[in-house]
Amino acid sequence: MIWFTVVLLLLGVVNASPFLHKHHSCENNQTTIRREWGQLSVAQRINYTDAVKCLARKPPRLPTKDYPGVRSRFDDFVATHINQTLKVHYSGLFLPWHRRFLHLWETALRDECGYTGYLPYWNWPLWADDLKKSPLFDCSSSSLSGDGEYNPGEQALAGGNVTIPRGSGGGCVPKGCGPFADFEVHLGPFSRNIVSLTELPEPKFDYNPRCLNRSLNHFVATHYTNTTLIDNLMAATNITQFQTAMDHWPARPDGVFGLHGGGHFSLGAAMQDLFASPQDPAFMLHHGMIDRLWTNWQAQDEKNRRYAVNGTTTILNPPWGQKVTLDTVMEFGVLDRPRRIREVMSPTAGGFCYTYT
Ligand SMILES: *[C@@H]1O[C@H](CO)[C@@H](O)[C@H](O)[C@H]1NC(C)=O
Ligand SMILES: *[C@@H]1O[C@H](CO)[C@@H](O)[C@H](O)[C@H]1NC(C)=O
Ligand SMILES: *[C@@H]1O[C@H](CO)[C@@H](O)[C@H](O)[C@H]1NC(C)=O
Ligand SMILES: *[C@@H]1O[C@H](CO)[C@@H](O)[C@H](O)[C@H]1NC(C)=O
Ligand SMILES: *[C@@H]1O[C@H](CO)[C@@H](O)[C@H](O)[C@H]1NC(C)=O
Ligand SMILES: *[C@@H]1O[C@H](CO)[C@@H](O)[C@H](O)[C@H]1NC(C)=O
Ligand SMILES: *[C@@H]1O[C@H](CO)[C@@H](O)[C@H](O)[C@H]1NC(C)=O
Ligand SMILES: *[C@@H]1O[C@H](CO)[C@@H](O)[C@H](O)[C@H]1NC(C)=O
Ligand SMILES: [Cu+2]
Repeated sequence: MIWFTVVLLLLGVVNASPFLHKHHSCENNQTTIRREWGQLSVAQRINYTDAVKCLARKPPRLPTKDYPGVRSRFDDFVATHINQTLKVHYSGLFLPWHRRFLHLWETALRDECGYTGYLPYWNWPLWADDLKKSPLFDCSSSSLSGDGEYNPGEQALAGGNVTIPRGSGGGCVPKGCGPFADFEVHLGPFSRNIVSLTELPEPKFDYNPRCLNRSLNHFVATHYTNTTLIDNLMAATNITQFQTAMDHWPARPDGVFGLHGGGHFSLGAAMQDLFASPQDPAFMLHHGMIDRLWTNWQAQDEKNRRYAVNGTTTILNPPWGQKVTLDTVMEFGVLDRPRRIREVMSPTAGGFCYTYT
Protein backbone atom coordinates (compact mmCIF):
# COMPACT_ATOMS: atom_id res chain seq x y z
CA MET A 1 0.00 0.00 0.00
CA ILE A 2 2.80 2.37 0.90
CA TRP A 3 4.64 1.45 -2.28
CA PHE A 4 1.50 1.97 -4.28
CA THR A 5 1.12 5.47 -2.86
CA VAL A 6 4.76 6.27 -3.52
CA VAL A 7 4.39 5.16 -7.12
CA LEU A 8 1.26 7.25 -7.55
CA LEU A 9 3.00 10.26 -6.07
CA LEU A 10 5.94 9.79 -8.38
CA LEU A 11 3.65 9.49 -11.37
CA GLY A 12 1.94 12.68 -10.27
CA VAL A 13 5.23 14.52 -10.10
CA VAL A 14 6.32 13.24 -13.49
CA ASN A 15 3.03 14.19 -15.09
CA ALA A 16 3.19 17.65 -13.66
CA SER A 17 6.69 18.26 -14.97
CA PRO A 18 6.78 21.02 -17.54
CA PHE A 19 9.02 18.94 -19.74
CA LEU A 20 6.51 16.16 -20.32
CA HIS A 21 3.74 18.63 -20.74
CA LYS A 22 5.57 20.43 -23.51
CA HIS A 23 6.26 17.20 -25.27
CA HIS A 24 2.66 16.08 -25.29
CA SER A 25 2.08 17.67 -28.68
CA CYS A 26 3.19 14.36 -30.14
CA GLU A 27 0.91 12.23 -27.97
CA ASN A 28 -1.82 11.49 -30.46
CA ASN A 29 0.65 10.37 -33.06
CA GLN A 30 2.67 7.23 -32.77
CA THR A 31 6.32 8.13 -32.33
CA THR A 32 8.17 6.86 -35.36
CA ILE A 33 11.54 5.17 -35.09
CA ARG A 34 14.55 6.01 -37.22
CA ARG A 35 16.85 3.02 -37.42
CA GLU A 36 20.44 2.37 -38.37
CA TRP A 37 20.90 1.14 -41.95
CA GLY A 38 22.19 -2.21 -40.69
CA GLN A 39 19.04 -2.65 -38.57
CA LEU A 40 16.76 -2.46 -41.60
CA SER A 41 15.82 -5.61 -43.45
CA VAL A 42 17.11 -5.95 -47.00
CA ALA A 43 13.59 -5.24 -48.27
CA GLN A 44 13.35 -2.08 -46.16
CA ARG A 45 16.70 -0.84 -47.47
CA ILE A 46 15.60 -1.42 -51.04
CA ASN A 47 12.34 0.39 -50.36
CA TYR A 48 14.36 3.36 -49.15
CA THR A 49 16.67 3.54 -52.17
CA ASP A 50 13.71 2.96 -54.50
CA ALA A 51 12.00 5.98 -52.94
CA VAL A 52 15.14 8.10 -53.30
CA LYS A 53 15.34 7.17 -56.98
CA CYS A 54 11.65 7.96 -57.31
CA LEU A 55 12.25 11.51 -56.01
CA ALA A 56 15.04 11.83 -58.55
CA ARG A 57 12.52 11.02 -61.32
CA LYS A 58 9.79 13.42 -60.15
CA PRO A 59 9.67 16.90 -61.64
CA PRO A 60 11.08 19.75 -59.56
CA ARG A 61 9.03 22.53 -58.02
CA LEU A 62 11.82 25.04 -58.58
CA PRO A 63 11.70 26.47 -62.11
CA THR A 64 14.48 25.01 -64.29
CA LYS A 65 14.48 28.35 -66.13
CA ASP A 66 15.85 30.11 -63.04
CA TYR A 67 17.75 27.09 -61.70
CA PRO A 68 19.13 25.26 -64.76
CA GLY A 69 20.74 22.47 -62.70
CA VAL A 70 17.51 21.59 -60.97
CA ARG A 71 16.00 18.69 -62.92
CA SER A 72 14.09 16.71 -60.31
CA ARG A 73 12.35 16.82 -56.99
CA PHE A 74 15.55 15.40 -55.51
CA ASP A 75 17.33 18.47 -56.89
CA ASP A 76 14.89 20.77 -55.08
CA PHE A 77 16.52 19.53 -51.87
CA VAL A 78 20.04 19.95 -53.26
CA ALA A 79 19.34 23.49 -54.52
CA THR A 80 17.71 24.53 -51.25
CA HIS A 81 20.79 23.29 -49.40
CA ILE A 82 23.11 25.13 -51.82
CA ASN A 83 21.09 28.30 -51.36
CA GLN A 84 21.34 28.13 -47.57
CA THR A 85 24.90 26.81 -47.29
CA LEU A 86 26.54 30.04 -46.19
CA LYS A 87 24.05 30.40 -43.36
CA VAL A 88 23.54 26.87 -42.08
CA HIS A 89 27.07 25.48 -41.71
CA TYR A 90 29.62 26.21 -38.98
CA SER A 91 27.01 28.47 -37.46
CA GLY A 92 24.24 28.52 -34.88
CA LEU A 93 21.82 27.27 -37.54
CA PHE A 94 23.64 24.05 -38.34
CA LEU A 95 21.83 21.63 -36.04
CA PRO A 96 18.30 23.10 -36.17
CA TRP A 97 18.26 23.73 -39.93
CA HIS A 98 19.42 20.24 -40.84
CA ARG A 99 16.91 18.68 -38.43
CA ARG A 100 14.06 20.28 -40.31
CA PHE A 101 15.68 19.49 -43.68
CA LEU A 102 15.79 15.76 -42.81
CA HIS A 103 12.16 15.79 -41.77
CA LEU A 104 11.16 17.41 -45.05
CA TRP A 105 13.12 14.78 -46.96
CA GLU A 106 11.55 11.92 -45.00
CA THR A 107 8.11 13.42 -45.55
CA ALA A 108 8.68 13.81 -49.30
CA LEU A 109 9.78 10.18 -49.62
CA ARG A 110 6.64 9.05 -47.82
CA ASP A 111 4.08 11.43 -49.30
CA GLU A 112 5.39 11.71 -52.85
CA CYS A 113 7.02 8.32 -53.39
CA GLY A 114 4.96 5.92 -51.28
CA TYR A 115 7.82 5.08 -48.91
CA THR A 116 6.41 3.35 -45.85
CA GLY A 117 9.50 3.52 -43.62
CA TYR A 118 11.37 6.36 -41.92
CA LEU A 119 14.74 8.02 -42.36
CA PRO A 120 17.60 5.58 -41.76
CA TYR A 121 20.87 6.75 -40.23
CA TRP A 122 24.55 5.78 -40.61
CA ASN A 123 26.22 4.98 -37.29
CA TRP A 124 29.77 5.77 -38.40
CA PRO A 125 31.96 3.76 -36.02
CA LEU A 126 30.03 0.54 -36.66
CA TRP A 127 31.46 0.44 -40.18
CA ALA A 128 34.54 2.67 -40.08
CA ASP A 129 37.01 -0.22 -40.10
CA ASP A 130 35.86 -1.38 -43.49
CA LEU A 131 33.39 0.86 -45.24
CA LYS A 132 33.61 -1.24 -48.39
CA LYS A 133 32.22 -4.27 -46.59
CA SER A 134 29.50 -2.36 -44.76
CA PRO A 135 25.85 -2.84 -45.70
CA LEU A 136 25.89 0.86 -46.63
CA PHE A 137 28.68 0.76 -49.18
CA ASP A 138 29.20 -2.87 -50.26
CA CYS A 139 27.75 -2.36 -53.77
CA SER A 140 24.96 -4.85 -53.06
CA SER A 141 21.44 -4.16 -54.32
CA SER A 142 20.48 -3.22 -50.74
CA SER A 143 23.34 -0.74 -50.26
CA LEU A 144 23.75 2.93 -51.15
CA SER A 145 26.19 1.71 -53.82
CA GLY A 146 29.88 1.82 -52.89
CA ASP A 147 33.32 3.05 -53.74
CA GLY A 148 34.14 4.91 -56.94
CA GLU A 149 36.38 3.48 -59.62
CA TYR A 150 40.07 3.81 -58.80
CA ASN A 151 41.34 7.15 -60.05
CA PRO A 152 45.16 7.17 -60.10
CA GLY A 153 45.07 10.98 -60.25
CA GLU A 154 43.34 11.48 -56.89
CA GLN A 155 45.62 13.44 -54.58
CA ALA A 156 45.88 13.74 -50.84
CA LEU A 157 44.07 16.82 -49.56
CA ALA A 158 46.45 19.01 -47.64
CA GLY A 159 46.52 22.45 -46.14
CA GLY A 160 47.36 24.07 -42.83
CA ASN A 161 47.93 21.30 -40.32
CA VAL A 162 45.59 18.86 -42.00
CA THR A 163 46.58 16.21 -44.50
CA ILE A 164 44.09 13.65 -45.59
CA PRO A 165 45.51 10.74 -47.55
CA ARG A 166 43.64 9.93 -50.74
CA GLY A 167 40.82 7.42 -50.58
CA SER A 168 40.49 4.11 -52.42
CA GLY A 169 38.34 5.32 -55.34
CA GLY A 170 38.13 8.78 -56.82
CA GLY A 171 35.98 8.10 -59.87
CA CYS A 172 32.44 7.15 -60.77
CA VAL A 173 30.53 4.49 -58.86
CA PRO A 174 30.87 1.71 -61.44
CA LYS A 175 28.19 -0.31 -63.23
CA GLY A 176 26.89 -3.16 -61.14
CA CYS A 177 27.68 -1.40 -57.86
CA GLY A 178 24.27 -1.07 -56.24
CA PRO A 179 21.24 1.13 -56.86
CA PHE A 180 23.08 4.39 -57.61
CA ALA A 181 25.59 3.04 -60.16
CA ASP A 182 23.90 4.98 -62.93
CA PHE A 183 22.89 7.92 -60.77
CA GLU A 184 23.37 11.32 -62.34
CA VAL A 185 24.05 14.43 -60.27
CA HIS A 186 23.36 17.82 -61.78
CA LEU A 187 24.60 20.64 -59.55
CA GLY A 188 28.04 21.92 -58.55
CA PRO A 189 30.80 21.10 -57.98
CA PHE A 190 31.93 23.71 -55.49
CA SER A 191 35.39 23.98 -53.97
CA ARG A 192 36.39 21.21 -51.59
CA ASN A 193 39.05 23.33 -49.93
CA ILE A 194 39.19 21.94 -46.42
CA VAL A 195 41.26 24.58 -44.70
CA SER A 196 40.54 28.09 -45.75
CA LEU A 197 36.99 29.25 -45.75
CA THR A 198 38.09 32.80 -46.31
CA GLU A 199 37.31 32.64 -50.01
CA LEU A 200 33.92 31.07 -50.19
CA PRO A 201 32.16 30.56 -53.49
CA GLU A 202 28.67 31.94 -54.00
CA PRO A 203 25.73 29.59 -54.49
CA LYS A 204 25.17 28.72 -58.14
CA PHE A 205 22.73 26.44 -59.91
CA ASP A 206 24.31 25.59 -63.27
CA TYR A 207 23.50 22.32 -65.01
CA ASN A 208 26.52 20.03 -64.88
CA PRO A 209 25.41 16.41 -65.29
CA ARG A 210 27.93 13.79 -64.16
CA CYS A 211 28.26 10.56 -62.25
CA LEU A 212 28.24 9.97 -58.50
CA ASN A 213 31.91 10.32 -57.59
CA ARG A 214 33.07 8.41 -54.51
CA SER A 215 36.32 7.64 -52.79
CA LEU A 216 35.90 5.71 -49.56
CA ASN A 217 38.51 6.91 -47.12
CA HIS A 218 39.62 4.54 -44.40
CA PHE A 219 41.94 7.06 -42.80
CA VAL A 220 39.22 9.67 -42.36
CA ALA A 221 36.60 7.16 -41.19
CA THR A 222 38.84 5.68 -38.48
CA HIS A 223 40.44 8.96 -37.37
CA TYR A 224 37.49 11.32 -37.50
CA THR A 225 34.33 9.26 -36.93
CA ASN A 226 35.41 6.95 -34.13
CA THR A 227 33.89 6.15 -30.74
CA THR A 228 36.42 8.24 -28.80
CA LEU A 229 35.24 11.32 -30.63
CA ILE A 230 31.60 10.43 -30.12
CA ASP A 231 32.17 9.88 -26.39
CA ASN A 232 33.92 13.22 -26.24
CA LEU A 233 31.02 14.88 -28.06
CA MET A 234 28.43 13.35 -25.78
CA ALA A 235 30.39 14.50 -22.73
CA ALA A 236 30.01 18.14 -23.78
CA THR A 237 28.56 20.19 -20.95
CA ASN A 238 27.20 23.05 -23.05
CA ILE A 239 26.01 23.63 -26.61
CA THR A 240 29.13 25.53 -27.59
CA GLN A 241 31.33 22.59 -26.68
CA PHE A 242 28.93 20.19 -28.39
CA GLN A 243 28.90 22.21 -31.60
CA THR A 244 32.67 22.46 -31.59
CA ALA A 245 33.14 18.71 -31.25
CA MET A 246 30.56 18.09 -33.94
CA ASP A 247 31.37 20.73 -36.40
CA HIS A 248 34.57 22.67 -36.06
CA TRP A 249 36.57 23.35 -39.16
CA PRO A 250 39.98 21.68 -39.39
CA ALA A 251 41.95 24.91 -39.52
CA ARG A 252 42.36 24.75 -35.78
CA PRO A 253 45.86 24.09 -34.46
CA ASP A 254 45.54 20.35 -33.93
CA GLY A 255 44.03 19.99 -37.38
CA VAL A 256 41.19 17.70 -36.42
CA PHE A 257 37.83 17.53 -38.12
CA GLY A 258 34.57 17.60 -36.28
CA LEU A 259 32.46 14.45 -36.62
CA HIS A 260 30.32 16.21 -39.21
CA GLY A 261 33.33 16.79 -41.46
CA GLY A 262 34.57 13.29 -40.71
CA GLY A 263 31.51 11.65 -42.24
CA HIS A 264 31.58 13.93 -45.27
CA PHE A 265 35.27 13.39 -45.97
CA SER A 266 34.96 9.62 -45.56
CA LEU A 267 33.12 9.26 -48.85
CA GLY A 268 34.84 11.27 -51.57
CA ALA A 269 34.17 14.15 -53.91
CA ALA A 270 30.36 14.31 -53.91
CA MET A 271 30.12 14.29 -50.10
CA GLN A 272 33.10 16.60 -49.65
CA ASP A 273 31.26 19.37 -51.44
CA LEU A 274 30.02 21.73 -48.74
CA PHE A 275 27.26 23.10 -50.97
CA ALA A 276 26.10 20.21 -53.14
CA SER A 277 26.73 17.21 -50.86
CA PRO A 278 23.03 16.25 -50.61
CA GLN A 279 23.57 14.87 -54.13
CA ASP A 280 25.18 11.82 -52.56
CA PRO A 281 22.36 9.60 -51.30
CA ALA A 282 24.45 8.96 -48.16
CA PHE A 283 24.07 12.60 -47.08
CA MET A 284 20.71 12.21 -45.35
CA LEU A 285 21.88 9.12 -43.43
CA HIS A 286 25.02 10.93 -42.30
CA HIS A 287 22.95 13.85 -41.05
CA GLY A 288 20.55 11.38 -39.45
CA MET A 289 23.44 10.30 -37.23
CA ILE A 290 24.27 13.93 -36.41
CA ASP A 291 20.65 14.63 -35.50
CA ARG A 292 20.53 11.43 -33.45
CA LEU A 293 23.52 12.46 -31.37
CA TRP A 294 22.08 15.94 -30.83
CA THR A 295 18.72 14.39 -29.90
CA ASN A 296 20.35 12.11 -27.33
CA TRP A 297 22.50 14.90 -25.95
CA GLN A 298 19.51 17.23 -25.57
CA ALA A 299 17.51 14.54 -23.76
CA GLN A 300 20.24 14.04 -21.16
CA ASP A 301 19.51 17.40 -19.54
CA GLU A 302 16.13 18.84 -20.51
CA LYS A 303 16.46 21.94 -18.42
CA ASN A 304 19.78 23.13 -19.78
CA ARG A 305 19.96 21.57 -23.22
CA ARG A 306 16.50 21.40 -24.79
CA TYR A 307 16.53 25.03 -25.89
CA ALA A 308 20.27 25.70 -25.93
CA VAL A 309 21.61 27.48 -29.01
CA ASN A 310 24.76 29.44 -29.73
CA GLY A 311 26.38 31.05 -32.75
CA THR A 312 25.29 33.33 -35.55
CA THR A 313 23.36 33.03 -38.80
CA THR A 314 26.58 33.22 -40.83
CA ILE A 315 29.11 30.56 -41.71
CA LEU A 316 32.07 30.43 -39.26
CA ASN A 317 30.31 32.82 -36.88
CA PRO A 318 32.17 36.01 -37.81
CA PRO A 319 32.20 38.72 -35.11
CA TRP A 320 29.70 40.76 -37.14
CA GLY A 321 27.31 37.81 -37.49
CA GLN A 322 23.76 38.10 -36.21
CA LYS A 323 23.44 35.98 -33.06
CA VAL A 324 20.86 33.21 -33.19
CA THR A 325 18.01 33.09 -30.70
CA LEU A 326 15.03 30.76 -30.48
CA ASP A 327 13.14 33.30 -32.59
CA THR A 328 15.64 33.31 -35.43
CA VAL A 329 13.87 32.39 -38.66
CA MET A 330 15.29 29.68 -40.95
CA GLU A 331 14.41 29.39 -44.64
CA PHE A 332 13.65 26.29 -46.68
CA GLY A 333 12.86 27.72 -50.10
CA VAL A 334 10.25 25.65 -51.94
CA LEU A 335 10.44 22.86 -49.38
CA ASP A 336 8.66 24.50 -46.47
CA ARG A 337 7.54 27.77 -44.95
CA PRO A 338 10.13 29.58 -42.83
CA ARG A 339 10.54 28.15 -39.32
CA ARG A 340 11.77 29.63 -36.09
CA ILE A 341 14.56 27.73 -34.37
CA ARG A 342 12.23 27.23 -31.41
CA GLU A 343 9.95 25.05 -33.54
CA VAL A 344 12.60 22.43 -34.21
CA MET A 345 14.27 22.06 -30.84
CA SER A 346 12.40 18.88 -29.97
CA PRO A 347 11.96 15.78 -32.18
CA THR A 348 8.63 15.19 -30.42
CA ALA A 349 7.01 18.59 -30.82
CA GLY A 350 6.20 21.15 -33.46
CA GLY A 351 5.11 18.61 -36.06
CA PHE A 352 7.95 16.17 -35.36
CA CYS A 353 7.27 12.85 -33.74
CA TYR A 354 10.31 10.64 -34.03
CA THR A 355 12.97 8.92 -32.03
CA TYR A 356 16.18 7.01 -32.84
CA THR A 357 17.29 3.50 -31.96
C1 LIG B 1 8.12 -1.93 -49.33
O1 LIG B 1 7.21 -1.02 -49.92
C2 LIG B 1 6.01 -1.60 -50.32
C3 LIG B 1 5.14 -0.53 -50.95
O2 LIG B 1 5.85 0.19 -51.89
C4 LIG B 1 5.28 -2.19 -49.15
O3 LIG B 1 4.11 -2.85 -49.59
C5 LIG B 1 6.18 -3.18 -48.45
O4 LIG B 1 5.55 -3.61 -47.28
C6 LIG B 1 7.49 -2.52 -48.10
N1 LIG B 1 8.38 -3.51 -47.51
C7 LIG B 1 8.93 -3.33 -46.35
C8 LIG B 1 9.79 -4.44 -45.85
O5 LIG B 1 8.79 -2.30 -45.70
C1 LIG C 1 49.24 24.59 -37.15
O1 LIG C 1 49.69 24.26 -35.85
C2 LIG C 1 50.53 25.24 -35.27
C3 LIG C 1 51.04 24.69 -33.93
O2 LIG C 1 50.02 24.05 -33.21
C4 LIG C 1 49.77 26.54 -35.11
O3 LIG C 1 50.58 27.54 -34.57
C5 LIG C 1 49.25 26.98 -36.48
O4 LIG C 1 48.45 28.14 -36.35
C6 LIG C 1 48.44 25.88 -37.13
N1 LIG C 1 48.07 26.25 -38.49
C7 LIG C 1 46.81 26.27 -38.90
C8 LIG C 1 46.58 26.65 -40.31
O5 LIG C 1 45.88 25.96 -38.18
C1 LIG D 1 35.92 12.55 -59.30
O1 LIG D 1 36.32 13.59 -58.44
C2 LIG D 1 37.71 13.84 -58.47
C3 LIG D 1 37.99 14.87 -57.41
O2 LIG D 1 37.30 16.03 -57.65
C4 LIG D 1 38.09 14.32 -59.85
O3 LIG D 1 39.48 14.55 -59.90
C5 LIG D 1 37.72 13.27 -60.86
O4 LIG D 1 37.96 13.76 -62.16
C6 LIG D 1 36.26 12.91 -60.73
N1 LIG D 1 36.00 11.79 -61.63
C7 LIG D 1 34.93 11.71 -62.38
C8 LIG D 1 34.86 10.55 -63.28
O5 LIG D 1 34.03 12.53 -62.31
C1 LIG E 1 39.88 8.23 -32.59
O1 LIG E 1 40.63 9.24 -33.25
C2 LIG E 1 41.41 10.05 -32.39
C3 LIG E 1 42.04 11.17 -33.20
O2 LIG E 1 41.80 11.13 -34.54
C4 LIG E 1 42.45 9.17 -31.72
O3 LIG E 1 43.22 9.96 -30.83
C5 LIG E 1 41.75 8.05 -30.96
O4 LIG E 1 42.69 7.18 -30.41
C6 LIG E 1 40.83 7.26 -31.89
N1 LIG E 1 40.07 6.31 -31.11
C7 LIG E 1 39.79 5.08 -31.54
C8 LIG E 1 38.95 4.24 -30.64
O5 LIG E 1 40.19 4.67 -32.61
C1 LIG F 1 31.36 25.26 -22.14
O1 LIG F 1 32.13 24.19 -21.65
C2 LIG F 1 33.52 24.36 -21.80
C3 LIG F 1 34.20 23.08 -21.38
O2 LIG F 1 33.74 22.67 -20.13
C4 LIG F 1 33.98 25.56 -21.00
O3 LIG F 1 35.36 25.77 -21.19
C5 LIG F 1 33.22 26.78 -21.47
O4 LIG F 1 33.54 27.89 -20.67
C6 LIG F 1 31.72 26.54 -21.41
N1 LIG F 1 31.04 27.65 -22.02
C7 LIG F 1 30.00 28.23 -21.45
C8 LIG F 1 29.41 29.38 -22.20
O5 LIG F 1 29.55 27.85 -20.41
C1 LIG G 1 28.83 31.04 -27.54
O1 LIG G 1 29.98 30.69 -28.25
C2 LIG G 1 31.08 31.55 -28.09
C3 LIG G 1 32.22 31.04 -28.90
O2 LIG G 1 31.83 30.76 -30.20
C4 LIG G 1 31.47 31.61 -26.62
O3 LIG G 1 32.48 32.57 -26.46
C5 LIG G 1 30.27 31.97 -25.77
O4 LIG G 1 30.63 31.86 -24.43
C6 LIG G 1 29.12 31.05 -26.06
N1 LIG G 1 27.97 31.45 -25.29
C7 LIG G 1 27.17 30.59 -24.69
C8 LIG G 1 26.01 31.18 -23.94
O5 LIG G 1 27.33 29.39 -24.76
C1 LIG H 1 17.32 31.32 -52.18
O1 LIG H 1 17.11 32.23 -51.14
C2 LIG H 1 16.48 33.44 -51.57
C3 LIG H 1 16.46 34.37 -50.40
O2 LIG H 1 15.80 33.83 -49.32
C4 LIG H 1 15.10 33.11 -52.11
O3 LIG H 1 14.48 34.26 -52.58
C5 LIG H 1 15.22 32.09 -53.24
O4 LIG H 1 13.95 31.67 -53.65
C6 LIG H 1 15.99 30.87 -52.75
N1 LIG H 1 16.21 29.91 -53.80
C7 LIG H 1 16.17 28.59 -53.56
C8 LIG H 1 16.58 27.70 -54.68
O5 LIG H 1 15.84 28.11 -52.50
C1 LIG I 1 0.39 14.13 -36.26
O1 LIG I 1 -0.01 13.53 -37.48
C2 LIG I 1 -0.71 14.41 -38.33
C3 LIG I 1 -1.21 13.62 -39.53
O2 LIG I 1 -0.22 12.76 -40.01
C4 LIG I 1 0.24 15.55 -38.75
O3 LIG I 1 -0.44 16.46 -39.60
C5 LIG I 1 0.68 16.27 -37.50
O4 LIG I 1 1.63 17.25 -37.86
C6 LIG I 1 1.31 15.30 -36.52
N1 LIG I 1 1.62 15.98 -35.30
C7 LIG I 1 2.75 15.82 -34.65
C8 LIG I 1 2.92 16.61 -33.42
O5 LIG I 1 3.61 15.04 -35.03
CU1 LIG J 1 24.55 20.75 -44.88
